[in-house]
Amino acid sequence: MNSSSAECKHAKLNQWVKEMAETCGPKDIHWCDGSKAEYDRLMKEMVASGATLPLAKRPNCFHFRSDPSDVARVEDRTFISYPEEIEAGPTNNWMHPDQLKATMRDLYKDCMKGRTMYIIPFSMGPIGGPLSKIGIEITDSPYVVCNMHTMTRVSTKVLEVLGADGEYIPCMHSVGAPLEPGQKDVPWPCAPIEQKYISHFPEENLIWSYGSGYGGNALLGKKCLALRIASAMARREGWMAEHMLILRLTSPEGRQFHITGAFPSACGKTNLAMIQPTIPGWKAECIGDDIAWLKIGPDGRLYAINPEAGFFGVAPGTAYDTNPMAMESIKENCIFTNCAVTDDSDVWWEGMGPAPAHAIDWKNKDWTPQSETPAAHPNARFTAPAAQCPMISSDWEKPEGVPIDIFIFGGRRGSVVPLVYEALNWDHGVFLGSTAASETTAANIGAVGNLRRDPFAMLPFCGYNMGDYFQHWFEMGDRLGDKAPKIFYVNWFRKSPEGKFMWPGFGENSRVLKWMCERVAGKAGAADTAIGKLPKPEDMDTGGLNLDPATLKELLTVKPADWKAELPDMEAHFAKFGDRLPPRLAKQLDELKKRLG
Ligand code: GTP
Ligand code: SPV
Ligand code: MN
Repeated sequence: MNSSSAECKHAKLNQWVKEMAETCGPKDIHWCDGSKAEYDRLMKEMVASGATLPLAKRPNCFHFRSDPSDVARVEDRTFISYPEEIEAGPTNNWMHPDQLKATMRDLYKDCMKGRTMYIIPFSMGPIGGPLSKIGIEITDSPYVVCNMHTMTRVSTKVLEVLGADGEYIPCMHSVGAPLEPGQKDVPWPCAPIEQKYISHFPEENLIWSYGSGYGGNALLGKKCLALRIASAMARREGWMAEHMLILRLTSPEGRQFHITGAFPSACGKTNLAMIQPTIPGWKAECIGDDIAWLKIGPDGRLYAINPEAGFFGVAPGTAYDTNPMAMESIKENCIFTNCAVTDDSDVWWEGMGPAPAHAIDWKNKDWTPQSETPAAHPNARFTAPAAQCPMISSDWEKPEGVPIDIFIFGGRRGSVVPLVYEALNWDHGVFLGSTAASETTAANIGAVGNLRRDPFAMLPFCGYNMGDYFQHWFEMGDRLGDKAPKIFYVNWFRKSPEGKFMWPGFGENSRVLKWMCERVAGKAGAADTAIGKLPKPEDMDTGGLNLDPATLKELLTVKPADWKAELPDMEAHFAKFGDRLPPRLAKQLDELKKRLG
C-alpha cells in the first residue's frame, strides 16, 4: 500500500476499499494521486509489458490494441437495477439487485489475483464546484487509470474535499482476468462477452462493472456516473444530466449564444463541439463534446457544465478538412486505441488522409490499401486533454456553467428528416426529443445502420424509467417558463438516391446554427409545416455555399406521406411506456397526426 491511503480520513471509503480488496484479492493496492509522475510510470510499465506502443511521431502518445472482442460499449450487458423492474422501464435491461449482486460477487471473487488494485479519486466537474460530483473508481487496469487521468480530474485534492464523511459515488471495475502465479499477461486482458456486466444501482448511487476494459464500460466517470447514475440523481434533485455537447457561438455583433446538442453515439457531437464556422464573423468556442450537466441558476436560466476533462473521440473520419481542432488537440499527450500504426510510428485511420502504403492494423496484422478490412476499428478512439483544444473556451471550467439558449436534438437519418426544423414550443420540443431516431453505429457492439428510436440520445444512458425521464423534461420546462432554451432538430446525414451525403456538414453546419441564433434573436424567418418551423432557403445564409439550389430545397422539404409512414412506429414506441408515458406526449402525437391530415 502506498502513502496516500494514510491520507484518506474517510472511514466509509477506507472500509469499502478494504472489503473490495478482500473480495478481489489483488497483489497490491495503489491510491492514485493524478500526478504526471504516476501517469508516466504506468505508461512505462505498460510499454515494458507490451500492452502499449509509444508513438515516435507524437510526443508522449501511446497506442493500445484491445482484444478483438472488447471494442465498444455493450448495451446488451448493461443493467439498470432497482428492486422493481418498472423503475428501470421498458428501454433498459433489468435484474433484481440481490440477483445481480450475487452473480457479480462470484465474478469479483479473486478476480484481481496477480494484479494491482488502483484507487482513483476523481471529480466530475471542477473540484469542489457547485454542480460537481466526486467518484472513486477501483480498477485493476492501468490503462483505465491513465485514461481517467485525462478524462476526469484525478487528484489527492478530491480526498481533501471529501474529508471524513463527504459524499462520493463508488465505481467498482475489474477487467475480469485474474493471473495465476507465473501466468504471462496478455496485452489487453478482459472477460468473455457473456461474463461482462456493466451494472448500475441508482438507488444506492453505485456502479459495478466487470469484464471489459473499453471506453464507457470501464472509464466509469463517463457514461456510468455522469449519465446513468447522474440522470437518476438529477431527477431526484431537480437538474439534468444529458448526452450533449456544449458550444459557444459569438455573432459578428458580439452576442454570445450557448448551444447544447444531443446526438446519439458517433453522430457528430465532437465534430459540432469543435466547429470552425464557414460564415464570416462568427466565432465558435468548445465547452464540452459529450456530456452536459444542467441546473437552473439564480436568474432562472438553465446553466450547463461539462463534467469531463478530456475528449474520448471517434478517430475514423477525423481529419484536418473535417475537424482540424480535434487534429490539433491530439498532437501530444494522448492515448489512441484500436487505430492503425504506420511504419514511421504514427497513428492512421480511415478518413484521416492519404492511406499509408503499409501499416499494422488494429488487430496487429499487416495492412495495405488493398486489404479488405479497415486498418482502424470503426470505433477506434483518441483520449485527449480538453485543455489542448485550441478553441477551448476560457469559460469551459466555470464552476457554475454557461447559460443555455438552444437545445438541438438529432440523429443519423438517410431519408425523411430535413436538415433542420424548430419546435413549435417546449412541449413540442420534448416530443421531438422523445421520438428522435437514428441509425445505429459502431459505438455499441451490435448491428450497424439499423434505425431505432433513441430518445434524447439517451436510450443507452438513462438510469431510470424513460417515461419518467420524459416527464422530468416537462417539469424542467415548466420551471424555466419563458427562460427555457429554444429547441431544434437537425439531420446532417440525409443521403441522395446514389447514397451520397446531400449536405456538406462539418464547418458548413454553422449556416444552420446561425439560423437558430437568429431565430432566438427574432431576426430570421421560418415557414410553418406539419412537423415544425423550417427555414425557407432564403432564411439561411448560403453565401459562398457550393450547393445546388435544388439539393438545398430538397433538404428543407417536408413530405407529409413520409411522416405519416413514421406514425405507426412512433405509436408503438410510446405504447411501450404504458401509464408512465406523460399524457402531454400523447397529446403531441395526436396534434402531429392532425397537422399531417
Ligand atoms: P460519441 O463520442 O460516440 O458520442 O460520438 P459523437 O456524437 O461525438 O460523434 P463524432 O463527432 O465523433 O462523429 C462521428 C462520425 O460522424 C465521424 O466519423 C464524423 O466524421 C462523422 N460526422 C460528424 N459530423 C458530421 C457531419 O456534419 N456530416 C457528416 N457527413 N459526417 C459527420
Ligand atoms: C458513446 O458511445 O457515446 C461514447 C463512447 O461517447 S463511450 O465512452 O465508449 O461510451
Ligand atoms: Mn458519447
